[in-house]
Amino acid sequence: MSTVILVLGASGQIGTELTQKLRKTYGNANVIASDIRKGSDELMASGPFEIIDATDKQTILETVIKYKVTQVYLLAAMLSATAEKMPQKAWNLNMNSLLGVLDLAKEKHIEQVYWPSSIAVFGPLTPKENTPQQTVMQPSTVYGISKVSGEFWCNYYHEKFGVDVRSLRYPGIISWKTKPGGGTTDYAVDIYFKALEDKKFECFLSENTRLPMMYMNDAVDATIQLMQAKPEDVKIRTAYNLSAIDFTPKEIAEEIKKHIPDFEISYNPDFRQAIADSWPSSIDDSEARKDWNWKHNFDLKSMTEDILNSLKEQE
Ligand code: AKB
Repeated sequence: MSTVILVLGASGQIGTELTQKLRKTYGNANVIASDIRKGSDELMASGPFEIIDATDKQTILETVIKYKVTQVYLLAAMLSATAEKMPQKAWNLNMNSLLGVLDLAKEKHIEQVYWPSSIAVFGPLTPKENTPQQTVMQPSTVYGISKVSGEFWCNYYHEKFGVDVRSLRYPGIISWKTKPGGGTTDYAVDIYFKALEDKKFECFLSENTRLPMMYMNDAVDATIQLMQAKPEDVKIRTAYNLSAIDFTPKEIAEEIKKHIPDFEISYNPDFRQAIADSWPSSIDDSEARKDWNWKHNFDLKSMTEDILNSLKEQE
């Protein structure tokens, strides 16, 4: 049977680029994009698109039957900063969407599920540097609570019902095609746009706040690689630590200055500083590297070159 994929949350930051890569890999007609709102023109034009609320299990089931879907990538979520402002709404979206999709897999409507976790599962008591796979997980954010609970649900459905669900703890994902919304790591996307537009940027985190990050190209590759791994190689069914680079606002600004010498950064930390302070500064992802050969390609230098060149070409 051929692979047919439904992406829930396809119009978002990761969804937009992941859907396009999945369409290249599996064929446009075999990847159904869906979101509660329309996506980019490219996303809408390159294959099937359905308006779906990710918490609406019945509509997801009807779509699965209509297109003979075999895999669901559930990317719809409320991120850390927005979730602090709307805790109930965040819990409803982040949890009920997952439980609905896990049930569809348990009921054998679909064969495989991808659901992203995050470094937000960690908290202030977690070792900050080179954070191990197995460690203290006591998050202090609503988003983190939903992600840690989601990880345990994934593992439970795998152990109890044999559901083939796979997950990654994404670090901050940096992209230029679609901006993220409502995250604590979003500054590392906005900084590139502001550097080109205004040559200055006010950062909502302090200059030495080090966080784990990854270029979108690497995040998309890791996701598809994990989903294509042999089931016996996927040994962790909560979520894998995943890592590429880590840097501070000061360090990314210095890298940008190599291309835009008169670029200036200033710092005005807000409520997101406390969220960032509760997260690790670097991640040990050796289990992912060992189990399914994960390798990242982009460092801060090559990512910065790629983003600035791509944005300049777009102008
Ligand atoms: C956020 O900042 O909320 C996300 C994440 C680290 O999961 N980018």
